[in-house]
Amino acid sequence: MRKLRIAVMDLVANSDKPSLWGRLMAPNFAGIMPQVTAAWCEEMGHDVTYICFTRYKDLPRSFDSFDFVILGALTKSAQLAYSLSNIFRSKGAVTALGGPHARGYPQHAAKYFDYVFGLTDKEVLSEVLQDCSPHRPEGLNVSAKTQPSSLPTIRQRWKFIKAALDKAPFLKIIPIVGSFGCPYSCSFCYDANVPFQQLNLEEMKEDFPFLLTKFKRPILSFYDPNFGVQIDRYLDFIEENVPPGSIDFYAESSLSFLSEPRLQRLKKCGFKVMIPGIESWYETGEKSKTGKKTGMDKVKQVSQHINLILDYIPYLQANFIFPFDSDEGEEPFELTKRFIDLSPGAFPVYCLLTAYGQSAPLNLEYQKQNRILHLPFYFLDSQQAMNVVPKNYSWVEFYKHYTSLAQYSFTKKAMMARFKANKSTLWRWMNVLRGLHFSEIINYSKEFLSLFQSDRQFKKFYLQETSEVPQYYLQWMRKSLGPLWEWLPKESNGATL
Ligand code: B12
Ligand code: SF4
Repeated sequence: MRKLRIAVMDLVANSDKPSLWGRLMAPNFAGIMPQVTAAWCEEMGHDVTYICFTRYKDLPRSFDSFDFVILGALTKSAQLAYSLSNIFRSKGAVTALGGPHARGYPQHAAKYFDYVFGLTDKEVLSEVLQDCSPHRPEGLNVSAKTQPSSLPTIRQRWKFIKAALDKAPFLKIIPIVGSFGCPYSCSFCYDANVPFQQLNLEEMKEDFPFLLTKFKRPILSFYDPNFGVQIDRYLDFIEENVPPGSIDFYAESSLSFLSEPRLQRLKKCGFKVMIPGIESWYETGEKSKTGKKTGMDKVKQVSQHINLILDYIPYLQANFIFPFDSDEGEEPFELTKRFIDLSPGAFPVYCLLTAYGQSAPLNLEYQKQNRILHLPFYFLDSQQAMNVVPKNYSWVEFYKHYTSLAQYSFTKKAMMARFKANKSTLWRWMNVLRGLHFSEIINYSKEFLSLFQSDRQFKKFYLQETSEVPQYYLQWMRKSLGPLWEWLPKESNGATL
């Protein structure tokens, strides 16, 4: 195979104007697959430049030094990815896209890239690199049959991990993954139909001593969609291979797996952050271990469980989604306020119901029901804007409840209660910093309410009377993309389903 000059870019940010939170934390949000892809390309003998993109100054000095450019992007970075692909193609490179956007919108992305990766393993990547030719106007959608059976270790990815973390001013978090998919099948989730698959943990064994030569106290974050599924296997493995207290771990897990005996072990193993998805007070009872309990009964049980977790794990982020089709009236929001009162130590994260193309079964239902808005991808990050028409709320009603909940959760009183409920200094201040960031998000919903009243085009768009994207969004995106706006293929300004 000919030796290629390859750039692998992880588009962590989507503009040149990151918030304070973004400036401090963005390199810690790097994906694992761009680093894996870079390591695989290098193993195949190519020249690789890896870029963790958090600001425009990260862009390569000259765009014509690459034969092949692979971009990794969430949907919020899709327009940036399309613009960059356009530039690189104009300089003679072949381009490819991988990551959540490619999984959600493979046909749309194929208009702007020569290859679009679905599930990706070394074999699929190798076939693409051997072909490495332009596919235009329609790119090729390529996918492995299953998730990969093995990934490069941290040692093998180290050069790329380091490049990302060198940009992080204080916390330096290293991504790791030991399983794919999930045995649950929450219909809103990207992993609902991906079979659960374990990786061989033995391959990680050498990583722990290696990391201890790089950091005094390394931080490993598990990117498994649901770490809890194989929690006992992980705990056995960590107990056997990691000297107690030498490495900090973060993970995302359903509540159902977090029993007290496991929490005791998690604490001993060095787990510092746990991210359970509570999602709704009326649904997903199985994964919260609340069975058929709903409403206030579920709030009480979940709060007790969350407080128990906080006795063992210093930082807990509780994820919610609004509005599910089962939500009605002010009750779901009021119940969440009670949760805030009962579990002051938890950091709540509210996600707006968002359909990311074809990536989750529920999205297809919304499409059938004609409930998807053509919002530009740029705004689809579950927080800036919402592209699903709520079932039981008018837009104004929904945003009023949502704003009221968000404000309640980040009042000085709530932030002070959170500060006091957390015992560690680092996590106390982390909550303050994140709380300030969330104030920006509250502003988005206030702005929504004001524009809905004052801007006719905006209102008509949300009422599905027009599919023309409101100027407000186009101007915002134009400002954020700066000079790259000129390279954005104009027909890709708005989103498709
Ligand atoms: C771990 C995780 C994170 C991590 C790491 C994010 C990252 N940069 O990858 C953290 C906690 C930082 C995070 C943050 C966010 N996340 Co997140 N996250 C996940 C999670 C739980 C697992 C993703 C993962 O890494 N899996 C392990 C990898 C190896 O497997 P995989 O994702 O299936 O990927 C396969 C293929 O897609 C492909 N592939 C993936 N990436 C790439 C890249 C290249 C170059 C190639 C070639 C191939 C390739 O190869 C893999 C193997 O087959 C998913 C949900 C889920 N259940 O999967 C959400 C998910 C990816 N997150 C999501 C979102 C919205 C966010 C946030 C915007 C939330 C927010 N509002 O803050 C932020 C944005 C972070 C940022 N970049 O600024 C959405 C993305 C939807 C979309 N289409 O954009 C998801 C799908 C959840 C959802 N709501 O449905 N997240
Ligand atoms: S439990 Fe979590 S990872 Fe599993 S399907 Fe539900 S939302 Fe997805």
